[in-house]
Amino acid sequence: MAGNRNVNIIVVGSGIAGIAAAHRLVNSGFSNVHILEATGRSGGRIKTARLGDKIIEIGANWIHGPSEENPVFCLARHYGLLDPAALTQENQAFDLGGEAPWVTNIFSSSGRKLNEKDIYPALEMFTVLLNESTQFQNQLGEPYASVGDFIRSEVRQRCVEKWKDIDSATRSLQLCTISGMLKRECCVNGSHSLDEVGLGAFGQYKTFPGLDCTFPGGYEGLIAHLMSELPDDIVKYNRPVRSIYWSNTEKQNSVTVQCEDGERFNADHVIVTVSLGYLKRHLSRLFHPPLPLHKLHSVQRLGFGTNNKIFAEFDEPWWDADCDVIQLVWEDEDGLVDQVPDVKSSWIKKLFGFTVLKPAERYGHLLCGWIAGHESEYMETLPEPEVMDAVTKLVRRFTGNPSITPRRILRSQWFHDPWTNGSYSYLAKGCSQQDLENMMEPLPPSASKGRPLQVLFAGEATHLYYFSTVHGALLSGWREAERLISHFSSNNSSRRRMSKL
Ligand code: 6YU
Repeated sequence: MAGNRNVNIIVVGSGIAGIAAAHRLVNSGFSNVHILEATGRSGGRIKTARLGDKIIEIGANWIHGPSEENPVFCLARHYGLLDPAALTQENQAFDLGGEAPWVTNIFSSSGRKLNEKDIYPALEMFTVLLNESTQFQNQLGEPYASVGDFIRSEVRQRCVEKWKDIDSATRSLQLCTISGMLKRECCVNGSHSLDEVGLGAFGQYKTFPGLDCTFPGGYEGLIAHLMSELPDDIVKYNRPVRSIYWSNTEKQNSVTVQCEDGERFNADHVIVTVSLGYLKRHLSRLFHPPLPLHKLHSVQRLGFGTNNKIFAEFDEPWWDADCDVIQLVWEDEDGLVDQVPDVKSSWIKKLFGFTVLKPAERYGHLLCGWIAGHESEYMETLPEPEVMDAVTKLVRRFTGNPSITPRRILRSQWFHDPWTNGSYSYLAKGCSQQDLENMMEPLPPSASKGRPLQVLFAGEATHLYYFSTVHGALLSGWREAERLISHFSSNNSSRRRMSKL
């Protein structure tokens, strides 16, 4: 690689994808690698914070599928960042396709604590339908317009036969429970509604075995370890990139990157890792000339939505000691709804429930509420006391206990983060694997074979199977670094072959 030492590579964005790309390049002998980062920190959507003395995650929470194939798990294990329980073979072998065996406490809007068996018919039907939603991938055409449309239509049809012996109040409770599960799925997908999630490509997302685990010292530990293996000055912070000038003609092969303050950098290669949300919002001024149409349409077609957290700390738990998840069932929602009728007055109804931060010795009595969609985006605009008030009323109503008050709360605001513009990507209606392939295609496009690679694309929304995750983002960074490494090694070996002639 010695001949390529001076190849000048700029990575835009110091999230996990950008860091992974730079890490692989530097370790492969490229020494002229720089990262331009808009903010004053590395990590992007990996963001650890504190609530009092408790470590909390504002962004990514879990290693999804912590097992040998998952590079985030392997790195976290290598750096000693995980609890012993997460390292066991038993934990790694656990395979439920991304569904964890969580102990759930269920509360209803009339202040009743329900048993799991009260809502079992709904849980069973929803699980079956969610699984069936992933089976349309290689079929000709899609029988329904979206995942939401499929689930709603099938529930309405199947409940007639399956629940024919159930009384009307119990049946209504099942339908209300399914509304809650639709809202939960909006959080998983990062979409406003499941009506926006494409059915044909729903099976595109793949999982690893392993029971999801967290970083006891914070996800940012992974970032810190990777950064410590890079040159100190590799990241130029507070350098938002405004425009990238590439060339569609034979005349010029280098790329110019212009920052918001006007500063310009020339590079042989640029790896862009900004979020899909940022790309969507700033597409027209980011690339000169504009992206080829097929790539531009994929940026527009793919979904990028909001999923936020509201952490709430309590003096005493109002959930069981073994509880992992608190599920809320609104008893006026038998219409299979995943959106609220009036965002301003009832946004809090979109919050499907809470996860319990464990173990209690580490976190005390700390919950993380989950809320997706436009309701979540509206929540971000409210003053914190107003969010606190809404959470307090919600908890009092569902527990029937008028004196419960959170000690404090803290919420994420990903939609209004100007460098992310939302949480993560999903395959929206009309999307297919081709859109993800278009996302990762370098510039100039593959049609211009033989032309040097100018702009490469990494980031979670460019991974074919693991989009929306940290491991997808990490793998995409490595993939683009490898693209450059193999580009140079094939050029070097053809040069070596030429010199032997
Ligand atoms: C995971 C999890 N997790 C919760 C929440 C969020 C996300 N994810 P980055 O944005 O990080 O980096 C880009 C950088 O570029 C950044 O630093 C910017 O400042 C910078 N930048 C932008 N513009 C710039 C400019 N102009 N110039 C210079 N710099 C610029 N993933 O594995 N486990 O538990 C969660 C969760 C609230 C917000 C998550 C989770 C997603 C990851 O956080 C995310 O993918 C990566 O961090 C992205 O890294 P990156 O480098 O690409 O971008 C069927 C089906 C369903 C499919 N979905 C399944 C669900 C899986 C997702 N689950 C998520 C759940 C949670 C809770």
